[in-house]
Parts: sequence; structure tokens; C-alpha cells
Amino acid sequence: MSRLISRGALIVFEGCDRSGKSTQCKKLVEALNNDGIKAKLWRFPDRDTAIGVMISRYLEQKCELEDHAIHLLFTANRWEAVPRMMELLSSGTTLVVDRYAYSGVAFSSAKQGLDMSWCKQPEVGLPKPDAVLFLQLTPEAASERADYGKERYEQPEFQDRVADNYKLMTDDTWKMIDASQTIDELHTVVRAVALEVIEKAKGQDIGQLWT
Ligand code: DGP
Ligand code: NA
Ligand code: NA
Repeated sequence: MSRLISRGALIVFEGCDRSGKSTQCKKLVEALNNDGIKAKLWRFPDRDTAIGVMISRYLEQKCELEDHAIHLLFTANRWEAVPRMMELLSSGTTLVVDRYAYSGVAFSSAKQGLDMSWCKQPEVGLPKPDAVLFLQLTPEAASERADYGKERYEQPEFQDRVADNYKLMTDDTWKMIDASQTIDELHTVVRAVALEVIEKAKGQDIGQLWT
């Protein structure tokens, strides 16, 4: 199929809390824009929507929500963004996304009583990332970084279970990246991977989770 404009790539960053995702996402978008490549930063949860406000209050431990219910709110927060994401991707903008459905499954299924297959179901059909850049850092190293422990989930035992869950979701779109490097070293690796992914995505249709 020929296209007038080649589409942008959907590049997702995943990893445990404090692995450096947000810093790397921001630096990547800046670098791509400087190279004349259309790219936009995106993040989940998007705390600015009505659903996102509920999620944010939950994460800041200002309210309690039943585990299934909060899982579905996180998922709804992704679905509500899909029309805009698809519009941007098809107009040629690459989306650099800080967390996605994999966070949803890894974090929620780390709770007792929620299993991975149940957690995956509401995410079925979301646009499939062209690549998942997984920033690898041990939960111990992460816990030594600034601000750790303020929000719900930022506890070493919980993060260990999250890390195990992530391992069960890896496929050939995942790139495992050592996040113990300096910010600039990591950025160099990330940028090189992203450029390859953007080039490759041009000739491919966007897929759907979880295929
Ligand atoms: P951040 O704003 O990137 O620090 O992420 C907020 C926290 O929420 C982080 O601990 C990861 C967690 N999280 C992100 N997405 C989901 C999700 O879909 N479900 C659950 N249970 N937790 C999530
Ligand atoms: Na966090
Ligand atoms: Na579980």
C-alpha cells in the first residue's frame, strides 16, 4: 500500500519506577525534533483528563479504589487517548510514550487476586508499539534514586514483582537497555535505537495488542 505521508512510529518506554524513563523520553523527543523529525512526548497515566485526575489522587494515596476498578481506569485513560494518537501517527508524527499497557499489566497483576490474563483483556486492541524500550535497573538501584517512595507502588518488594511480570511480556519488539549508564550514555543508545525503529515503521501498518 502506498502512502502520501509515511506514518510516525509508536515508541514506548517501560521499566520500573525511577529507571529514568521520563528523562530519556524528553531527551529523545528533543533530539528527534532537532533532527527535523516530527515527534511528540506522550505519557500514561495522563493525569490531566477527568479519569487521569482520579488516577493521580489514587497514586498520591489520597483515596482508595478497588484493585479491578483502578486497573480499568488506567486502561480507560489509554483508550481515551487512542483517537488523537492515531491521528498523530498517521500524520507522520512519532510518539514517544512514557509507559503503556505493559505498565498496566505489570503493576496491576503484581497485586494479589489479579492475574495477568485478566489484566490484559481490557488492553486488547490498543495500538501496538513498534518498539518497547525497556530500561533495566535493579529495584535496589532504583530505590536509591531521588524521590523514591513517595507514591503508591514505590516499595522494593512490589517493584520486584513488577520486574518479574515485565519479563513475562517481552517479545521481539522489546529492546532491553541497561539503565545504570549515565543519562548521556543512555540517550546515545536510545536515540540510535529510535532512529532505526522510525525508519522501519514507515513501511508497516500499525498492529494491535497483544498480537
Ligand atoms: P509515573 O507517572 O510514570 O510515575 O507512573 C505512575 C505510577 O503508576 C507508577 O508507579 C506506575 C503505575 N502505573 C502506570 N500505569 C499503570 C496501570 O495501568 N496500572 C497500574 N496498576 N499501575 C500503573
Ligand atoms: Na512513579
Ligand atoms: Na497477581
